[in-house]
Amino acid sequence: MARKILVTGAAGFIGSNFVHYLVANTDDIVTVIDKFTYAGNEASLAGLPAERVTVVRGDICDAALVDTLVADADIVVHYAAESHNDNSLHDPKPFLDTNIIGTYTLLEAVRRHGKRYHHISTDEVYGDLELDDPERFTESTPYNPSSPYSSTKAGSDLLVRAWVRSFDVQATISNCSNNYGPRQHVEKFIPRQITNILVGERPKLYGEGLNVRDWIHADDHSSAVLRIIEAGRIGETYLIGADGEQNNRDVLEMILVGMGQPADAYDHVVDRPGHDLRYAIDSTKLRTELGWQPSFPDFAQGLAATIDWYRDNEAWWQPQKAATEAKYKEQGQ
Ligand code: NAD
Ligand code: TDX
Repeated sequence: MARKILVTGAAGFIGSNFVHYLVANTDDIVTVIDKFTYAGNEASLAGLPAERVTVVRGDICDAALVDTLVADADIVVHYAAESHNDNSLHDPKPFLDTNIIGTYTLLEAVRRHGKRYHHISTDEVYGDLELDDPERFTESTPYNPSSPYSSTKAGSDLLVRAWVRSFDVQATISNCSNNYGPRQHVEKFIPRQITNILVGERPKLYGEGLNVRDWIHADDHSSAVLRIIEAGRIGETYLIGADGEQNNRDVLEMILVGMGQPADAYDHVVDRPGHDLRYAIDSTKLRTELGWQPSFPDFAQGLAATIDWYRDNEAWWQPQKAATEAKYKEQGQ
């Protein structure tokens, strides 16, 4: 019989890509719960078959609603979050509500109903690395988050570990590196720069742009999560990454040149306070234990396809663009 999967936050970037991935690659029946914050977009779930995907508008902090939806599911995959570091530096409270209380609410429901739970998290819980550090993050790297965003994600991971140990909740955790691909909000680095060029604004680089991010295509994140749901060991954490380290300046220059602009046609703007220097994932455990491999190992190719997606889907991002840039402008970024 088809599995029933409850996916939280699937009107956002990575959750919507996961639901598209499930519809294309499994016969699972999906229910989405999403609060449709500024980051949720109905258009990201448009065109999915109604007999496979039901969308419920609601808050993961609403215990009664969450209880009903969890009772009806076989598996819960938890993507919903306040996800943007810059927002967390200006107004941390929603991050505490959704990332901590929201996760707690889901954990209590899966505990009551004895359901399988997979928790989506980030490599940012580990803090940052020096540029020349030969080590990368592994499952045993100590937690050392820097921002209100990453500290609430770290807190949510620790809640999951405690609910596994104290209450035998059947959970797994994954910590993934920076995702790119279709349907990412224009507040984030890569879509912001692509859409700036498309509307005739100059791209904006924080500081000197030497900070390194470890890029992975959203579809590779989805295939890894599916593999962990199907074969991961309960109570375990798996790091997800595709060996995609790039510094921000190089990525920006690739975008500019790929879109026919001079490589230096961008502005340096004020740096992010507490800006993490480098993230890098060692995904050996996922690859050797569960046999996972990325399907998009070539970042330049994936980036070119992402540029094409934003060029072809202006109706998706245009409504968010002006307000997002106005907010950045107020902050000098
Ligand atoms: P996003 O901001 O694009 O989407 C978040 C979604 O959650 C939105 O649709 C929003 O409406 C919804 N949401 C927010 N608060 C809610 C609430 N209280 N109740 C219900 N829904 C709510 O985020 P994203 O980039 O897709 O990230 C998804 C998950 O993946 C997050 O948990 C994030 O920490 C994690 N993650 C992201 C990255 C990345 O590179 N973006 C990397 C690793 C892990
Ligand atoms: O305009 C910009 N200019 C710039 O130089 C923006 C928006 C960002 N940056 C820099 C900051 C970071 O070094 O680009 C890098 C990437 O920035 P973001 O897209 O904001 O991502 P990051 O802060 O690295 O966090 C992302 O990856 C981990 C996601 O937003 C998180 O949800 C995820 O956990």
